[in-house]
Amino acid sequence: MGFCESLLKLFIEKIWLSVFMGKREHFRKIFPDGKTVLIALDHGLEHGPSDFSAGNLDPRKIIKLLSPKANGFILQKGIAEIARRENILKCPLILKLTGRSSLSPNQFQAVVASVEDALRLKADAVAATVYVGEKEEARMLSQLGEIQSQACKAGLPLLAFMYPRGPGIKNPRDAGVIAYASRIGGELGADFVKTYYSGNTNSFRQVVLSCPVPVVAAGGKKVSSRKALEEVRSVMDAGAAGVAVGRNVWQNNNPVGMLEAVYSIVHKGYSVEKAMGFLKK
Ligand code: FBP
Repeated sequence: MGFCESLLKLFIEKIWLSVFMGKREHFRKIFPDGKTVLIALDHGLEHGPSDFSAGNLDPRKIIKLLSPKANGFILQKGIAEIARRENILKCPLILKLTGRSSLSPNQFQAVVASVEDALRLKADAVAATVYVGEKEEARMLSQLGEIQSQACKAGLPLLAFMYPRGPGIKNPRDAGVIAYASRIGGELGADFVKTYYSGNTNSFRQVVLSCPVPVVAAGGKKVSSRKALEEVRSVMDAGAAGVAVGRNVWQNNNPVGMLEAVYSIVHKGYSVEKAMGFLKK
């Protein structure tokens, strides 16, 4: 091998190493002890203002209140821009690169931001949704594949929201289809996967075991604090790497207490009973 060739090889190896190291460092920020509590706040696009109350309609309020105690915030780029400009985000940013409004009958997540946006906004990861079983599944899978390649080049981890739904899915809460959807995320190179809770610990264990990368459970519509915490306990008992919750934390009338309760189950192994103590403060 000539001098120039060796130099080129060394250069490529160094770049590859730095990208790989970068990804590992970002990942460690989101999973400080191998577990994570993420707050999802992309609902303004997905559902519109109706998900919020007068007290939290301004996303700044939720970000200021909860980001110092979370392992990551999942935001669309407009809200991420505001958070960076006003320096209010105090935890890792996971930038959502796809989205849809629920005004459209078309269940399709369009690419709405880029990996370059994520780098500019100093994100620690990017995220994209695929509706497995939908008519447009192929297009969303192809987008995920492209985002994965770009994220890998940039040294950013990818979180894939793998949601079974659409005409191909009889029961979106069936553990078999959730396991299949999550597995697809792993097959396509996602670094971690967010998916639905299947309703009990044993079936969710199958989801976790079927996926080659860490799985975090999505929250869902607001339920009682106890029920939400029981779900968190169950997904952790099933071997999940954590949760990515939105409404069940920031729609709670004690959002900080609820986040602390979730955090105590995920990171400290608390029982539901003990975690409920944070809501009584
Ligand atoms: P929640 O914990 O509030 O359910 O948030 C999870 C999430 O995936 C959000 O990131 C997203 O905005 C919303 O649910 C989408 O919900 P749906 O796909 O049911 O419209």
